[in-house]
Amino acid sequence: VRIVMRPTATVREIARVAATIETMGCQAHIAREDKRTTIGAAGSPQQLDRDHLLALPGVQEILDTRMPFKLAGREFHAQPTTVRVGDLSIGGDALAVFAGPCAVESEDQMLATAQAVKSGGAHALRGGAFKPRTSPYSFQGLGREGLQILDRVRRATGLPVASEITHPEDVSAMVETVDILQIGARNMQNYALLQAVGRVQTPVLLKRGMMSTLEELLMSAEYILAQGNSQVILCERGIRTFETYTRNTLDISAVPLLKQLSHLPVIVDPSHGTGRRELVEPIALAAVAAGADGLLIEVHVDPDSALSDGHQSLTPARFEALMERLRPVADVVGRTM
Ligand SMILES: [Mn+2]
Repeated sequence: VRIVMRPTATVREIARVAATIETMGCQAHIAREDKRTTIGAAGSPQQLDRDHLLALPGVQEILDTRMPFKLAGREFHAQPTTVRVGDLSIGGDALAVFAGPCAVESEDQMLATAQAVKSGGAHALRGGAFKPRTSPYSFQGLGREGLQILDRVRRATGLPVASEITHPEDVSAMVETVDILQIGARNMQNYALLQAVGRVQTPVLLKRGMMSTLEELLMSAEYILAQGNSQVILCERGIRTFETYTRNTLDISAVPLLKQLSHLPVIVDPSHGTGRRELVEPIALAAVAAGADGLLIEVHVDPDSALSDGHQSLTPARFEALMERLRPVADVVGRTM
């Protein structure tokens, strides 16, 4: 719900309406567009006494807003959000490229990959310690030991680390050992997990569920934001369609759409989005051309012996070549690398 103030409304009148919204149990978000002020009411709009609000001085009308994602949406937050991780910012002019293996397999593998992707131009490292796999017999990750490896590798290389969290109980261990908490596609609607990562201030990388609409993705972001964590990065990673040549169908239109609907940074994962090594480069280029703020790319020092997702992982050499080819595309769309 949005309260539109008259152009002549005073600062005092605006403040009074905002305070009244708060006493009715909603959160007030004041926005100024052109010469008018509007006040968004987030929370439970059914709690609002509309007649009372309409009678307050300076109020012109009350609009029902279509977008159910009040905090993730652009409606009350026109300026883009920049997520900061140390020196790295995601959502600004510079592209942010996350690279690394699907899974943490050993300290040697992780350190070698981290050094290789760093020299190839990556800004952050990815690697899963907890791996939710389709089959219970597949490699499930090194767990807590994997987190310790990630912590040592980020200290050794200076690269910030993103890693998937699969259980609310792991939040405290993970905020000590990694820089970005990743919510995987399978957990996008695990609301207890979303709320748990919302209660800390560590940035969250939220992947789109493989059968989720963009509105559902934004509502999941809303769960995190509503708990107080404003540092959320959205990630398009492909959705399930009838096509079988690719692992998923990467929804390239999701990139400009999410940027229109939301102020949150949007990155693209062409590795899971296609599931095929040879498609990673062209789709990465397309994602940046479409306006993505960054990329999440699987890189393994020896993809053929990877314990997970080797078929879609690039070698460090191919990753470096991709970064070179990205440069002119980034340039054309006004992004720096
Ligand atoms: Mn993977």
